[in-house]
Formats: sequence, C-alpha cells, structure tokens
Amino acid sequence: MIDLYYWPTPNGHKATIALEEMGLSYEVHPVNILKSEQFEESFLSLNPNHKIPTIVDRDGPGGEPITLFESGAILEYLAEKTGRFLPSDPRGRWEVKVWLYFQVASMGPMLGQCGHFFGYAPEDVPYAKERYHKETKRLYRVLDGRLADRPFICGDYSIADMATYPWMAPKVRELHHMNIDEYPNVKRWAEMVADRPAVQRGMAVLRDVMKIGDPDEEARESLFGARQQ
Ligand SMILES: N[C@@H](CCC(=O)N[C@@H](CS)C(=O)NCC(=O)O)C(=O)O
Repeated sequence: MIDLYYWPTPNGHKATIALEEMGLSYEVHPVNILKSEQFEESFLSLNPNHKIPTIVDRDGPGGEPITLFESGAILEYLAEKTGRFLPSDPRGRWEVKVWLYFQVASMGPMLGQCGHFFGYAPEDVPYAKERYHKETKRLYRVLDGRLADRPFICGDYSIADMATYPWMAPKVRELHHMNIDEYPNVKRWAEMVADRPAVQRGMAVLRDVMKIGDPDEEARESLFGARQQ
C-alpha cells in the first residue's frame, strides 16, 4: 500500500497517473496547499521542501517503509518497483530518464512560471509574461520535434509521458495561452495520452474538491501551488 500526499495539480497528477497505470493500491491524503497544509509539521517531516506529490511506500525496499518526494524520483521508483514503463535495456532506460529529467528540470519549472505570471501574479509583469511564454513555446517546439517520428516521447508509452502530460493537458495549456494547433505532434500525442483510461482516472482524483478548470481564482492558484511562505 502506498500513501500518497497529494493535491490535484499537474505535479500531483503525475503520481496519480503512474499509480493508476501501474495498478498499485494507494491511499490519498489530501494536502490542501491553498490552506498551507504543506507547512504543517506532520507533512514537513515527510518532505522538508513542502511540496506535493510525496509518497510513503509501506512496503519499500527490504520490506521497510520508504518516503519519497520529487515527482521524477517518485515515477522512477514506481517504475522500478513494478518493472513497468521504464525499459530494462540500458539504452532505452537512459533515454526515458533523459526525457523525464527534461520535464522535471526544464518544462515543469518554466511552464509553472508561465502559468504563474499569466494566471496568478498579483500584478501584471509584461516582461516576465513574455519571457516565460517565449520559453514555453520553445519547449513545446522541442517536444513537437521529438514527437514527429514516434507515437510517444520515447517510442513506447513510459514514465516520461506520465510526467509530461499533466503540464500540457487542455486546461493547463489554456492558462499558458498556448495554441496547440501550432504543435501538431504534441496535439496528437496529448490526445492519445488523454484517451488512456488510467490517465483519466489519475486526472480525476480529487477533481471535484478543487474544480480544476473553473475560471475562479482559487482553482487557478491550485494549479501552481503559488501560495508560498
Ligand atoms: N519539483 C517538485 C515540484 C512539486 C511542486 O511544485 N508542487 C507544488 C504543487 S504543483 C506544491 O506542492 N506547492 C506547494 C508549495 O510550494 O508550498 C516535483 O517535481 O515534485
């Protein structure tokens, strides 16, 4: 059994999608980042960086519980645990890791800033909007090129796709002011990923609580975990 500390944001969705895809049993522990619950002692003892997703696998290596944070590490751990969605041959395995790290280190932070300045910043900052929108478009172009001759990011569907999709799902794209028609390969890929039943289940976890996709301020804020201390 895996304890998932979660809120329905793009980073949270990476974990729910992986857990659903891999058929693992998990218990959701909501961490309401709009109410600053990520700063509570009980959560900080699991993740001193106060961010979701965080997991505790009660049956970790050696049968002992293990706590993990950082979505990339979580996806890699779950893939290794189940032997799924991460190729066993070294070349294929590294390819998936490259694109997984590309998402967590490049795409996630830049798209997050883009969404922040378009959807949440308390003041209009045209320079930041232009800077992060330009970078978001550049990253879309990189992914579009990658997907030109393969159905998924590394050929077969993998944890690289699970990490990448939640940040490019339709409602998130809207917030980033991205016109998906300019990136036909990303569009086709996103539709294929969105069609997967496990992805639909993962994206739905706690959706009703947060009403993601509603144009109200609270929902926008939840997308980016923007309430910092
Ligand atoms: N690098 C982290 C980022 C996680 C992250 O930014 N989570 C946001 C929600 S999408 C969060 O928990 N924010 C709360 C906070 O920053 O206090 C990962 O990939 O897991």
